[in-house]
Amino acid sequence: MTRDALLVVDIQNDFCPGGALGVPEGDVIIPRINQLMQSHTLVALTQDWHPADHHSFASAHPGAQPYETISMSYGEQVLWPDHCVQGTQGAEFHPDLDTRPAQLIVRKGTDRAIDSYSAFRENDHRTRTGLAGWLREHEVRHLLLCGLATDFCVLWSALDARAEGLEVTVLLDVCRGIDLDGSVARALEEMRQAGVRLEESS
Ligand code: VGL
Ligand code: ZN
Repeated sequence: MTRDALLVVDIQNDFCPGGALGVPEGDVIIPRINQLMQSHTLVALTQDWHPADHHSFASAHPGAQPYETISMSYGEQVLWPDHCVQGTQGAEFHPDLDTRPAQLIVRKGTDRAIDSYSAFRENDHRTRTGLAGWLREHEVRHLLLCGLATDFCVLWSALDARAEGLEVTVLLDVCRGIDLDGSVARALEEMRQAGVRLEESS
């Protein structure tokens, strides 16, 4: 039997409208996500969780502007507005998200020098969060993904889940994207190429 788990990515105040890195309609998906959590026995949440001087913040690079891309030791990095700083209101889960059904919360992006879009590995593609081991111990074969943002944390998590040998389904109606210069369309194509199933949650 294939065992499913649901991974809910970064439903935090800063990624919702009005937040520091607000994703358009980021909050409209929350009621449906709450329903989905009720129908899965294994649920994990991710929480973007940066120190205040994180290197993915434009503010850490004198003269740089948010949404510019720079080169870091591990590759290209988009510079973001300060967001999801540990312990701040912006880093909290959105108040409408019912976090009670979740067994695991994976915090990521805690190393000031490395960003971490994926729930599995930091952006150096090496440092692991422990999520793959947790899924293996629960004998999960199929991971369902929803949340924010389609073109960054959902994308990278889905690709890494495939690399871990999991079957992966991204539930598109319960995701929303940032969309920098067509990055949502590129993300969908990359996921398709990697064998990620793109479906609706109904
Ligand atoms: C995310 C940009 C920076 C995301 C996190 O959750 O997609 N995007 N940090
Ligand atoms: Zn971040």
